Amino acid sequence: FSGKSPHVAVLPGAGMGHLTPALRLAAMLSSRGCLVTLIAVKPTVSAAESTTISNFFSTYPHINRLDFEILPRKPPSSTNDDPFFIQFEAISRSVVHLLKPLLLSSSPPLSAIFSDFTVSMTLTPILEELCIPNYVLSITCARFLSLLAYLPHLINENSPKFGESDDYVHIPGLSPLPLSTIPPPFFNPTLFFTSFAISNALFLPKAKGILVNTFERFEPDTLAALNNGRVLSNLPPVHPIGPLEPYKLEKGEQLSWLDDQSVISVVYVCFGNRTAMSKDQIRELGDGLERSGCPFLWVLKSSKVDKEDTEEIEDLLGDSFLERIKNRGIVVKAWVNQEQILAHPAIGGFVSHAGWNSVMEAARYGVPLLAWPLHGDQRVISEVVENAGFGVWVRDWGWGGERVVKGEEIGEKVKQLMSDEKLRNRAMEVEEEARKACQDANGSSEKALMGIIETLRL
Ligand code: BUP
Repeated sequence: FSGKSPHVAVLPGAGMGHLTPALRLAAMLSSRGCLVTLIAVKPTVSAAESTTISNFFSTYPHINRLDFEILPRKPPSSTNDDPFFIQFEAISRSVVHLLKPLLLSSSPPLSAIFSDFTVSMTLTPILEELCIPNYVLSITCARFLSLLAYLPHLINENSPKFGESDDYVHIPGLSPLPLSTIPPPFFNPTLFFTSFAISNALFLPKAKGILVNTFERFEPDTLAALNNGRVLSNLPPVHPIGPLEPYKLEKGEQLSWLDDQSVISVVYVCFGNRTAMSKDQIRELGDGLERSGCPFLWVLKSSKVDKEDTEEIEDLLGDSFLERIKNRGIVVKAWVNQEQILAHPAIGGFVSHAGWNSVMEAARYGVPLLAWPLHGDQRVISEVVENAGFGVWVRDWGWGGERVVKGEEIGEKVKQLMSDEKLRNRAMEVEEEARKACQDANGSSEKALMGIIETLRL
């Protein structure tokens, strides 16, 4: 490490949706002249996370690895039974007990930390003591970030409005959020998900800045509202730095199949790394894809944590289905390189759970979305996608689990997605806007990131 470059540490949260943007940021900081230490949380919840971390360090040997063995996770309880949230709690608790000596021993001393939102509550007091600035990396859109930041004000005894007297949630400076888009757990402050979000949100004003994987042209009004104090007067600057650059990885196996398909003909189907559909819904989705008549590449998951995902494709979908679709579609039950798939010219549409990383990856490559939000921030994100004209969303498909959406309906929507010229043209514009945001020197996202790095050099 040379004396002049700022030394920064990156601390990711749990799950691929948190890890991926943190790794991308680490690689971007490194290629822009920072000395980077990646804090590698051990053990991880999913196999995908541990494999990705190992591959990342082999590809970027100059990024320093700081192993962070966390305290044992708590067993599932009535207020928290999600393996990823259980990990959030364990990481947060471990930060209090174990991280300070590791940070103190960093050499050269740290100029800043870029940390996941989920450690704000426990990391902030330590960093204040050590006088290290903290930049929070938001893994969701600016609109949901606003909701998170404002959540402590919504859920308090003096605001009977939240979820009771109106069909909308009102956040200053934003267009009203329909109640139906708010994650249902937010109406119950005793749940871990909600109390943990509130506790961390209370520390956002103490951050030096908040980095968001979005770009000016995608969420202009929300970014303006956040940055001119309308959402909350005490928030630090919010820096849109997306779409984050993909980091280097090996070429995935599915690409050779895609190479044989016509341009923009294939629909890509993936619901992220922590969303599993019911078996009935999986069968209907298969039926829908078959009915759509479009070639498809479907990443299938039947349980939340990949290590527990042991069901065979044949058992989930049946041999006859696989036989019928064999010249037209492929179903994969393994980790794919989604970024490379979305970048492939054969991909013409994306049926997605509307996880924010997936949306920004699709924006980067101009692939329009059929959003099927299933939990968490995904409905607010679907609204953002729809308002940007970048995708469609069938509201009554539900949060998942309430009803099984029939293959006929799915097939129709997929056909519409793949044949909608207006949507495709708008997706190409979004791709161009995303490209401009990331352009050297003049791009809004590039300028925002370089501005932060320059501050750290002082
Ligand atoms: Br599955 C899968 N390959 O096979 P989101 C996912 N990804 O590269 P999340 C792969 O994981 P929630 C696979 O490209 C994206 O970067 C994908 O993040 C990558 O959704 C990431 O889209 C998934 O934010 O769900 O985290 O799965 O919305 O609950 O955060």
